[in-house]
Amino acid sequence: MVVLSKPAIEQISLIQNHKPTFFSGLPTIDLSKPDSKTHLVKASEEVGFFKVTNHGVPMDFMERLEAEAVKFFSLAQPEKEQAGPANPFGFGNKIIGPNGDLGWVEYLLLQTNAKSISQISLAISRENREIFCSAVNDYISAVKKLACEVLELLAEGLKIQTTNVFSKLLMDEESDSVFRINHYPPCPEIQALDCNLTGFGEHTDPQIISVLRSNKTSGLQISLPDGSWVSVPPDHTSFFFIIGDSLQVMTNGRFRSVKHRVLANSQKSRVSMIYFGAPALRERIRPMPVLMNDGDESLYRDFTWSEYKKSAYKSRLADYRLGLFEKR
Ligand code: GA4
Repeated sequence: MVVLSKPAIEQISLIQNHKPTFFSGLPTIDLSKPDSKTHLVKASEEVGFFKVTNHGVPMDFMERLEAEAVKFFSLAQPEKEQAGPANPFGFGNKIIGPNGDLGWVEYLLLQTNAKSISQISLAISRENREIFCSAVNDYISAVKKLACEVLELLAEGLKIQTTNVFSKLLMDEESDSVFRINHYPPCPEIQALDCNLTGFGEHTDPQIISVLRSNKTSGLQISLPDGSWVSVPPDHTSFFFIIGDSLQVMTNGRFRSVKHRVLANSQKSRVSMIYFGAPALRERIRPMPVLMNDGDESLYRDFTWSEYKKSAYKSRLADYRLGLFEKR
């Protein structure tokens, strides 16, 4: 058996500490407003990221899952490791993906169907496991529904007549969506340094759309089109949406798959939960014909989600994964 030694803090990349700039222009979309679809499209084109309010997900679902996550991450290391390794699903600690990426984070990576959630190996009593699984399932169902609503509004905003074009991909029984709960423990050692510590390194999400909710601790940053990094003020009552690579391709580059990263905090722990909405493995990812005008050509060669996912898992976190699929 190969025993891998645990990554130490010294192995995790530091990020130059320019004064964090809060994102003053963060697109915030109130779903109860009739013109929300226009704002959703604009934000997806210009930033690839937006915050959603009046989303209809009960606060209780978010709080229950956060409390369960805090309980899980406060278990002793060997108990948490019983749910590992994270490849393909389960508990992970500092190691992100299969290609040597490291971050100041521990996490649970889960499939989104109730059956596989009930099968994760947790070192907790049967009763507590039921409470944990029901919090995860309730949360995923509510957030998946919200993701589908937002995708429908985006399709309407893009003037696509056919209903459910994007949301049917997430609703497919074979959808390959995943869910992760990240815990970024506080890291007091970095206070003495004039640097930030990488919690989760910069990357784009390969899927269609990601829906993130965090506690009140900051850390998330996104990259603006001019290449600058801005911090996203935390809001535990709202959801943050991240456009993924697949939606960039389906809109032939009109929507922007946004680069984002998380910095560790020296004093407070950050807990985030992210639903990554993905199609079924067999699904072809290509620009939607209705979005193409006469003479428009696809910027990408045809591929299936299965091909893209395989290629993504061979890449490093910060790689520009779509590059391999662009027509030159
Ligand atoms: C980024 C988005 C999701 O968190 C994730 C990540 C996955 C992993 O953590 O195992 C990847 C990363 C993510 C993209 C490139 C590959 C795969 C780590 C990595 C280096 C679960 C996903 O689907 O892709």
